[in-house]
Amino acid sequence: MQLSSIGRRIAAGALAVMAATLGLLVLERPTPASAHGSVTDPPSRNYGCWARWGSDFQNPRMADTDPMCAQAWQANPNTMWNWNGLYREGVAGNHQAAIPDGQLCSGGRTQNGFYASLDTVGPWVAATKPDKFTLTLTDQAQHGADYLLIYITKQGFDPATQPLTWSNLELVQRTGRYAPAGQYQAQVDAGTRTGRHVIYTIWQASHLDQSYYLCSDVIFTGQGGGTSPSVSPSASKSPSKSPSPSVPPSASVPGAACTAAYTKSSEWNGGFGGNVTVTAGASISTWTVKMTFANGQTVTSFWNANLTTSGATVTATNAAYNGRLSPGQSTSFGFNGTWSGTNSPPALTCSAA
Ligand SMILES: [Cu+2]
Repeated sequence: MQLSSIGRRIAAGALAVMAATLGLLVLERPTPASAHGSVTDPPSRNYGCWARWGSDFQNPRMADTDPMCAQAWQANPNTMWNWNGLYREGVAGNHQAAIPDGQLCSGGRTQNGFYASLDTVGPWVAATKPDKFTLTLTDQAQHGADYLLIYITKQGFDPATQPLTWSNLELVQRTGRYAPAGQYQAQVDAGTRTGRHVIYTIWQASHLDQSYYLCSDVIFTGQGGGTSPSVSPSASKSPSKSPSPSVPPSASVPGAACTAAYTKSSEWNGGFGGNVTVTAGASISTWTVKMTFANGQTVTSFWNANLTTSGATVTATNAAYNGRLSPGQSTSFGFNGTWSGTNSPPALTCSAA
């Protein structure tokens, strides 16, 4: 045991020297997206930037709609092409000792800072999740897992304005082993968290002492979630979730084709994030939500819908993949925007076909 782990460290050390000599880019570049893995749902930062922009990474629109990905592509496109290679070796489980505060999303600037842009503080595009959700890690190399450690930021921490540190994180789950396979899933309970958070997953691979450090940005809707889409338009939320800044559905007419509910997921000086949950009252194939802002707010980026602005009214239509809903089923879209002075919730209407 002892010997083999020492041997392993020597081998890892020799590899590191080799990599430093040859340049890691040269070693990694021939095999983009072919080995190793990452958390793919909710997407890790660089996997998300690769998935959204990999086929269109020179699009100037990225700077407006997805500014954190834009800075990452600008810093080094290989951070995205090698979305599956964010690991360290020889950590021996001492993750907190190996990774300084503020560098968690780059694995402690592993591999000469290859992933450093992922530590940048700002409004990363975030996936909307209920408080009980499934985390999926894709393992293209079928390394297996000794364990996954799944941390989530504490309520009140704002990843759009604060660097991520260990003291901002709470360990919510340590899984058992996973036999080598293409995907590993964990059922995660985020408790009463709402709004913007970071999920920090450590994947301890089984083939050698290789650990992956993966930041996924999420916006928790504060809904029960689970495996079935069980949210009904008239369901009232449990009173124990009072800190949620959500407002009740604006158009809760029974039998309406859809209803829309707005949540301010985060707010910082001059900026904010919003999330809108759309719930179908009947079987629908497309939906349109009109949001009218009273205080001059503007939308600067959005996801999971198409948004157009006309004066104070922002019109959101479903994305190609989330228009079709059965009665009672929900989906959501998100946006970041600007505000000054007052930032009251928009008036919403929902229509569907
Ligand atoms: Cu690997």
